[in-house]
Amino acid sequence: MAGNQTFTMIKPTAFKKNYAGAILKMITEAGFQVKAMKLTRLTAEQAGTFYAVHKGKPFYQALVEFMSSGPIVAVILEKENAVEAFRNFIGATNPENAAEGTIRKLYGTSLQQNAVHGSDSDENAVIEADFFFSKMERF
Ligand code: RTP
Ligand code: MG
Repeated sequence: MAGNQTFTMIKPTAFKKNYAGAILKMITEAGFQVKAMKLTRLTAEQAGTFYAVHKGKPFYQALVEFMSSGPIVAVILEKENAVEAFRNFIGATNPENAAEGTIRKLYGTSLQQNAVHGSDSDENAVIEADFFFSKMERF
């Protein structure tokens, strides 16, 4: 995977509220192409591994509990400069600070429950995509 792919998750609250369809519509209409996708649920241990970079931070335990609280949609996306383009597209981490019309502004309900994840580097995009998808699940 070169610098043209990123990884996203529709987080548990957004999925539970039936926002997955609307969110995926926004993503694909913005020119991000779906290369892999699945509905799954993380165990607390898996969520802890996925967010290991935040281990020790005050919000880590709550984040792990939240991310393992229900199903998520995991997706690999492709677009030029995907990581940066997608992070700009979804809006700031805290939905309150996210620009009008962004996914996090429209569908996020709190700093923690901010609708979607977006990889923060090409390196992490590869690690995160490999965490969820085998070769035969990618197109
Ligand atoms: P993400 O990894 O989910 O794409 O979000 P991000 O890069 O914009 O933010 P990051 O700093 O990586 O934080 C990961 C997720 O942890 C939750 N969070 N809670 N102070 C808090 O309560 C707090 N800070 C962050 C959010 O769900 C954030 O997306
Ligand atoms: Mg992050």
